Amino acid sequence: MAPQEPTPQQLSELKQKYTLAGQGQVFTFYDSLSSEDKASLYQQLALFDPTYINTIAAKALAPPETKDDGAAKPSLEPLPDSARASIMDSKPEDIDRWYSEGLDLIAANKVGVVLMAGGQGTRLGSSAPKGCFDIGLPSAKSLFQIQAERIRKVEELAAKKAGISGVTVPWYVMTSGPTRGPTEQFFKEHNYFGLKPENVFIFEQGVLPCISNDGKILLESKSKVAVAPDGNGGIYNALVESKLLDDMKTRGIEHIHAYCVDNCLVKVADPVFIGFSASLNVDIATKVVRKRNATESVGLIVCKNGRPDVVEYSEIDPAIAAEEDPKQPGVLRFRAANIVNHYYSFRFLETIPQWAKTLPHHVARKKIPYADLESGETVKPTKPNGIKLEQFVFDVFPMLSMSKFACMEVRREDEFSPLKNARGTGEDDPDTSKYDIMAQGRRWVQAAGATVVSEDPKAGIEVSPLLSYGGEGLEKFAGQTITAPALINVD
Ligand code: UD2
Repeated sequence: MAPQEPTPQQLSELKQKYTLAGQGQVFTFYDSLSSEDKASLYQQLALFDPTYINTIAAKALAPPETKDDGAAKPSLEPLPDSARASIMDSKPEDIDRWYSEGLDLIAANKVGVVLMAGGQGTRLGSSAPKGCFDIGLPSAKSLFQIQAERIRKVEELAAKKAGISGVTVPWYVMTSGPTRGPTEQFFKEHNYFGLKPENVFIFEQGVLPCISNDGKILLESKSKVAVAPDGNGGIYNALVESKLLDDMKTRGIEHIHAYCVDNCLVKVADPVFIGFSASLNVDIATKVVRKRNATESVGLIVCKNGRPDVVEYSEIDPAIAAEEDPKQPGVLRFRAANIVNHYYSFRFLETIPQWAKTLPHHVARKKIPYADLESGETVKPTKPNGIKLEQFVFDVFPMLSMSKFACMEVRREDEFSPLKNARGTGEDDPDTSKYDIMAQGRRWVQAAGATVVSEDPKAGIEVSPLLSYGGEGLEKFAGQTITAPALINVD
């Protein structure tokens, strides 16, 4: 429904609120606007509380030492071994037990999946949402399709083990303003990749105004506030606002897997991870991989003041990032790399309304197109002229004691290959994503007893997720010779 122009009373109340908060400049052009533009600017401004915006901007811009309310420099330690399991050195019978327990929970329809897909993929240089991206596989499948088919396969594996049908893993896909429309369109065009539409929810995270370097809310044009998605930490508020937390409760969901859209190797609703986390009865668990090098752009899972926490790559002291493990020279002391791959108990997510507003905001200094307050013309700055405020999904970790938190180290080659950069970058780009998926498929069929021949030793094999979730079910290839590159689809 088109927004309605405010009454004089409503307008003066809102103007007063913004003026008292020192943000009256957002009304600079109001009187010169058309009725339609007055209505849309009023509706947008009524969404925000300028005093709250001032508070979170001041906190985000405050120098680090005052951020911890004057507490002494926080003690940073790697996670204690007690809070960490590693797939690499876990006993096979433990991994099998977690896998079995995870499938049982999925079969009982107690597992849901949350996908964070609101990022704008600026570094990738694609205008479409990252999940739509075609990394160049023989099948030309997008990241969304690969992830959807992994959900279908894990539902099938769970149903088969339990000897039942109708196993459902609901998929809650968080988008942002710029990615919502194209994402919905893409899912519809692809018939939800074979999933039932009633089990796939596409919802939108919140936005926050962009702020100038001197703390003023920026207008993008005469009739529009410059806004940006509120960070992947916006997931919590968005699950409540969208009523999808209620949907989880109605369905009896008890275990949630939340993950990052751009990781082409992600094991969606990984039974091992679900079973591991559920058996430890933790509220949050996170998967990590070994950090590639001191400067890799990943957050670090740490123990800070005795609590689990993550230090983001954009905020870590380079000296700490480069510190070596005193017991293992040459090995980084802080090497548990965050890969945006988290488990939550539903009982923990139910407490979101008590704390979602208290999560801190982080500053991203950006070049933000803004309306010059004299001319009203939109200016495209050549250097950062303001900040975007975003919440980080992992900022909830310190709310937990170590006993309610767990960390599982997994193999990078099997579980983490993020699509961050444009083709040709050589790292974390479409070609490395394609290579990693096809190299994994090659390892799987070789492990099943096939012989792989290829002119190019780097040639791989794409195995459809509908045929194998994690390398299982490929016995029929034993003794066969397969020429790579190849695509093995379900018959
Ligand atoms: C993220 C992690 C970083 C490391 C790295 C690994 C956070 C805050 N940082 O950094 O620690 O794990 O990934 O690849 O998690 N997203 C939204 N809404 C937003 C912003 C982001 O849904 O407003 C999603 C985005 O679609 C993606 C995920 O969050 O699925 C991570 O976002 P990113 O790729 O921008 O994060 P990055 O690489 O800076």
